[in-house]
Amino acid sequence: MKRFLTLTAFASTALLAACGQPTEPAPDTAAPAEDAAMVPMAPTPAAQTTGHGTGVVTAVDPAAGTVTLDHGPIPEVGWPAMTMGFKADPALLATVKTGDRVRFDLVIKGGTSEITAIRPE
Ligand SMILES: [Cu+2]
Repeated sequence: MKRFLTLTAFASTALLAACGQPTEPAPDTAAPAEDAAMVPMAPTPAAQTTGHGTGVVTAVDPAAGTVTLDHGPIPEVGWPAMTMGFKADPALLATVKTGDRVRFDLVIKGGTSEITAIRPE
């Protein structure tokens, strides 16, 4: 008799537990896609602002502190290969001339790209 009661109590507890399960709200699949589109785009993760590259000097003006490099990809800053101008300390530019293959370090600050080290390869 005691065993029967125990089993009954167990069954009743299980049944109550099952009945007591909160009903999961149905997922809101009707969320309009426009809402996602209206969320402002998150800024892309900041790429590094320093990098290292190789390239060829296509123009150099030590007096003005500018150098143009046909450089290879610089993954650190997310750049493909391109030809572009850089600022550089005039003293650095005294060591290179047009046509040199060079290795260089750069820093990007405020939209300006500056060569911080450059040497013929
Ligand atoms: Cu570039």
